[in-house]
Amino acid sequence: MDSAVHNENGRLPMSTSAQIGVTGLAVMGRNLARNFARNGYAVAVHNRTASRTRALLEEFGDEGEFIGAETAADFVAALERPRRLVIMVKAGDPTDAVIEEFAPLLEDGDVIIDGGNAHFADTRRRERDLRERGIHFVGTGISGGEEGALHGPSIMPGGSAESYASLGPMLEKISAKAADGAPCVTHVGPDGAGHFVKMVHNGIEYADMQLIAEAYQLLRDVAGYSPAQIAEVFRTWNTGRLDSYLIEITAEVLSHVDAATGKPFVDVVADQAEQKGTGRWTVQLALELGVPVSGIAEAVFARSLSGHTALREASRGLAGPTAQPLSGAAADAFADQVEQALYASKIVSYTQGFHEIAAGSAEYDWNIDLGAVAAIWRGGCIIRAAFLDRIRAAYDARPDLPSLLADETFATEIAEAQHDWRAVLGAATSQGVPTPGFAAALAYYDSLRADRLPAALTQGQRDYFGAHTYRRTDREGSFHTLWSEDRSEVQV
Ligand code: NBP
Repeated sequence: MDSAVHNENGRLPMSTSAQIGVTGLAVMGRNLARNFARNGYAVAVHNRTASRTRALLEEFGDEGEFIGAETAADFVAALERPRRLVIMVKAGDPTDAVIEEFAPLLEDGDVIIDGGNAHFADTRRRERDLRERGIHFVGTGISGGEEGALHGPSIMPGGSAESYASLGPMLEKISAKAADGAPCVTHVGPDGAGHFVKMVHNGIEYADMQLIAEAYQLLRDVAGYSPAQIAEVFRTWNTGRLDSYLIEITAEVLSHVDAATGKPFVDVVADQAEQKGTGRWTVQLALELGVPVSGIAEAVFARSLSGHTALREASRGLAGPTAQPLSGAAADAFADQVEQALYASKIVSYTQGFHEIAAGSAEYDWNIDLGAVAAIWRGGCIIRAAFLDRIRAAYDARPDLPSLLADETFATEIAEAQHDWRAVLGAATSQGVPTPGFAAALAYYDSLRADRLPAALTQGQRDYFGAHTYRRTDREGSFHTLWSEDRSEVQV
């Protein structure tokens, strides 16, 4: 018996040959399938639990051409060749289970696309295994949540250039479009490059959110503004260089009033933030690659600290200043300084994130175009921002830019912001308002611009207790001082 579930909406599908298939029809997969269908593609749909497939067809079957399938065999049979099969299931073991279910049914040249939030190392392993079986595997970062999946996400595909040739035009069609009309998708690079870039995207997202949260706290405790007033400040900032989705939704959240209590919504939400894998992965990878992503790390740690309720309870009331809110013109002037501090810190976060992408690209031989990455983050994704246009321009002008801070425009902006940045951190420190993100960003900036770092002393200590040797500023070679003898120096 043919178990294909056809479009029940009064008509049979126009074709039994789908250009793309989506398996895994929870919130992301369902919306992605609808996005393909709304853009004119015939889409085969499948889910482990068939009721989800039927629900999609019943609710949205009239949005385009769907071919429902209850079995893996029917699903594969519904796809035109080379088959393009998108997996949108829970990342981890389920992805491997689904691959093992479908791969034996596929043929040379077929393409499996994993749109889940996979760790890039898993993607590298899967790509290698499937390549040996003649199947292209495209690990694809997708950002924008369920709304993005439906209306246009930012898409970060890895995998072979050959698979992108067949897949790219379809992804371009369903992706978000930047303000200049460019599709927010590019072939990021081979094997795990797409998922790696998606991981760093999420790390930057963590940092962006932490910096915004610190700005909010400063406006509340030091400027003495109410959440509603702070919402207005964010709305104003959103018309300038900080124009971004995250600033926009921050204003919405801050102006929201809890219906049950009449209090600002932000005051009735428990102050314990959650963290999923990708922010942590970004920091773990950065440690392995030796890339200082201190802003992203502080953002992950800040969420982690917020969740340690017992530790916080035990520490509440420890000595320290209580913020004395400003008022009137002084408060407004301080708010302007916070905007400068936020912007400068944001530049540093992106500098660190792009450094990690460059390091990953070099380590795994991905040849990632950093300007193209900035370009596809301009629309659809959570960190979409006007600012990304300028990052793209910086890398387009100089693809070998060693750091965003070396770009003249950004360097000038930081030069102009730094007085206020330091003033804000001074106020935060003296008034006891924690600003780990702002502080880490400024420390990174000051460390990079320093003529000499105390790492020289660190090297001396390491040589003292562990004979780890050191290099000198005036001569080539490695040296060791005989600390426990006559302190003479030997070349080693
Ligand atoms: P979930 O991550 O909640 O996964 C649910 C789907 O996985 C269902 O279709 C479920 O089938 C299927 N599944 C599981 Br669980 N185990 C399976 C197995 N062993 N074999 C076959 N199917 C299995 O769905 P989601 O929130 O839509 O996210 C999908 C992917 O997209 C995830 O990797 C997620 O990380 C990623 N992502 C999510 C977002 C977002 O904003 N939510 C954004 C970007 C990327 P069932 O119906 O039979 O249980």
